[in-house]
Amino acid sequence: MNREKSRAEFARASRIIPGGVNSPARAFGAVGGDPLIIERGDAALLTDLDGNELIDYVGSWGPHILGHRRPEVIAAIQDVLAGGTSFGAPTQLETQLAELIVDAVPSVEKVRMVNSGTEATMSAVRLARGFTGRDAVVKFAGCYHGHVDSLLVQAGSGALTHGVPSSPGIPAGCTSDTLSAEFNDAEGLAALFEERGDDIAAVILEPVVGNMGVVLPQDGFLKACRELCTRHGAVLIFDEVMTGFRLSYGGAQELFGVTPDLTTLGKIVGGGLPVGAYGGRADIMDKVSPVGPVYQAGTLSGNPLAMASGIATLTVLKNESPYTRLDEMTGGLVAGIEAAADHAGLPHQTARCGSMFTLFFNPEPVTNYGVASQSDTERFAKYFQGMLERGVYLPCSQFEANFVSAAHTEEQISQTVAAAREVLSSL
Ligand code: HOZ
Repeated sequence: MNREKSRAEFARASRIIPGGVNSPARAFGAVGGDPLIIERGDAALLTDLDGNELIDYVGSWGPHILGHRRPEVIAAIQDVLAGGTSFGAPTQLETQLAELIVDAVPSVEKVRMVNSGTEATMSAVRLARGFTGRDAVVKFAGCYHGHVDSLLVQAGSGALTHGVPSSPGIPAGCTSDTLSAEFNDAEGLAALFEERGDDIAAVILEPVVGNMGVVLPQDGFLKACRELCTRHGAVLIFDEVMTGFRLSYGGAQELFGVTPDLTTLGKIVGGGLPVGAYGGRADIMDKVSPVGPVYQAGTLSGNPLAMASGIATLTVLKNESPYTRLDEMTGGLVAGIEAAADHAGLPHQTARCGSMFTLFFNPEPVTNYGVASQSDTERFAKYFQGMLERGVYLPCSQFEANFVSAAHTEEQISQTVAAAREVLSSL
């Protein structure tokens, strides 16, 4: 595979952009080599600067559940673009997207638009603290909620990939009220509540984790989180930035039948443009400024182009409901990869929920951060490079989710399984 132009362009970027990337998750530090420079996307394919065509399982890290350049989404953006790009004043589009979200997501009675998942989680935590008058927040090791100061504690995603689960530059005071618990350990959470129940403003979690690789909640875990929060008067926040509109139209909360108090959204809700949102119970959301005293703002929040992209994406998802097909297609893909890993005799686990999955090079079922971080990352790096050479573009870390889109074809899935068979048998 020729990577000459990508290499030259990345060298140029590296001179003036830290690490050559605008988000560390894109860097190839954990797998070796340089990132490919992408020129265009088309349905489930990416094309890089050297003209290589790649089957894409990153999907811009989640937003592209409909694939790249879905015609309805592009047309909606172009249509709105003709009227201007930003007004700093309300538009009908904001209400339309808010209505779609409120109709879809069980916990959301009111919603506020922001520009990223990080902004959504940061704002939800502030709101939970303002609402309860308490300071402590519980997060789970390996969950990642964006680069929010108070939540960069035992964080997943790029922080785990690059070995910086907490970051310099965050004053101790910012994390002194962050309590870390083990995902899937309801007893541990109960013990934390016994000890600190009166201080805990919120419990925040990815209901299906995507940021230490995919890790599913064990039976009863989400329900236990719900019950403990209710009993102790804490706000339960589901971070559905990744799972919202991905696992089902109503997200993980609809799939698992557990309703949080607040939900954070991002990725799909912007259909590939920068959008985040947080919403939930009306009595909590009414504490947000200007109705209530909890301040949160943004010049470009509710941006018309981003709203149009989100509306078009959710409308297609609502009308076409691709979830059963995505589930079946991803199930087939994961079964094929699993059979290939079995045949190669490699210790492995696969974890999947709907159209997100991870192949862990790990002999143990991955239920939490401790187990996930024992995965064989060197073997993952070889797998990643072998797949890339065969035209399959995977997330460049063992600790990320792979995403299948409605634009993937059966033929592309078969090509991916064939590539996995070759690569895994060579490791
Ligand atoms: N939340 C994204 C996947 N873990 C990360 C994307 C990024 O940090 O660039």
